Amino acid sequence: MDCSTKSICVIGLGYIGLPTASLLGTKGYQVTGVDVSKDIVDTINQGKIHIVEPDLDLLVKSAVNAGNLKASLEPCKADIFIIAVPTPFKENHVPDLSYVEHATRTIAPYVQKGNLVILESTSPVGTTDLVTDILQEYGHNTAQDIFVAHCPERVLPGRILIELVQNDRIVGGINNASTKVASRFYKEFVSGQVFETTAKTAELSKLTENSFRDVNIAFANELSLICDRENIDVWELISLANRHPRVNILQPGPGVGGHCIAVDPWFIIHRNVEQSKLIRAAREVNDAKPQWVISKVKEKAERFKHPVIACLGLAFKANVDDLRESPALAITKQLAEENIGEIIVCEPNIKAHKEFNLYSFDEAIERADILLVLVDHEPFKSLSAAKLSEKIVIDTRGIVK
Ligand code: SAJ
Repeated sequence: MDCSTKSICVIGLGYIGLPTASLLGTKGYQVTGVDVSKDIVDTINQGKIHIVEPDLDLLVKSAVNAGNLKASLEPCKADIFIIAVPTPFKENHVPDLSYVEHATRTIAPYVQKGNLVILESTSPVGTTDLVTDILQEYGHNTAQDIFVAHCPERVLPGRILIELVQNDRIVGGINNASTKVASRFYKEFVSGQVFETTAKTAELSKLTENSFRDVNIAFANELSLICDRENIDVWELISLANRHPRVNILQPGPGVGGHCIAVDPWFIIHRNVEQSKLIRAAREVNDAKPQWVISKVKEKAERFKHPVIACLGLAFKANVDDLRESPALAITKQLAEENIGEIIVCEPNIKAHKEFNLYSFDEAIERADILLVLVDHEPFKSLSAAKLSEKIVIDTRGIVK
């Protein structure tokens, strides 16, 4: 299969690849989106989507109906290749680059002289060089014939379509020519500024952004433990400290979830063990928080024979339906396994869960002896301490006023 001019081949149709492919499709590019899952390919070719993200359904439908977005199991020749596949970690937090390697090997036979290959996946330092080495293995002259660059995605789930266009971008090529060609491409559809640097700086920049957030959340989580001991309201403390013009502390919670912030700092640590003690400590503080929450629930549950514990929220953060790597889900599962009482769950953003019966917000509150707030979903913000005086409330998000 051959694509026409100004053609783009996007590898990986997940949370980054699909929004990117459909956005480019609506901007007039001829886009082929490639995924290893036949179900995903079929769904997209019907103009439908397999992930939840505001307005993405409309964008995909419009790009598919215009004939500018096609999904396929196989790549094709194109002017630009965008790799947007997962970069998780393996045992012991060792980065797993197998998806990037596989994606590169898949496109290598289709890459031609003058093409641009962009790695968008969040990647450890050196991954763009790895992509380059693989392309060279297939006989490509990466010093002259093709352009290779890293441009890390920076979009926030829940705001992807807005941030895809409005966020500033960092573009780093393996050489100056690659940087320039990639930067010119992003300027065609990004309204934010496009900054040019090297591939390695672009790689570390993305990891730095997420590590910054992780360290800041760890600081807030550590404060929450200190405040609990000192019997001080941590949210009042943080809001007061943040009145200082140069202080901006984030919010404590039940732990850090999602597949970015809890993962990316390990990519720095893995390559720089001796130099990254603070980043590692922050990861450990955030990873320890769910167990601390569980110990709090157990402590309170001791007063009851068989308490009803209502867990409010399963998602990894507010107002999304994404349960992957969610501390709220991990806490709820462990409480259920440990048989501390009857666990009832309310998660307004999903219809059903294979392990838990889902209760309405009102029923969960009514039945609960212990109310455990795990996610700050919008509807939960109506909770008022005055109306819950008969119950024990453990509020990990500071929303009960
Ligand atoms: N969290 C807190 N306290 C806070 C803020 C967040 O406990 O004050 C928790 C959330 O509840 C959640 C986790 O942290 O469990 C991560 O949520 P998030 O909203 O901070 O970030 P993500 O994972 O949805 O998206 C991040 C974003 N990175 C930054 O804000 C620096 C996004 O811009 C990236 O594109 C994304 O990671 C990514 O794909 O790397």
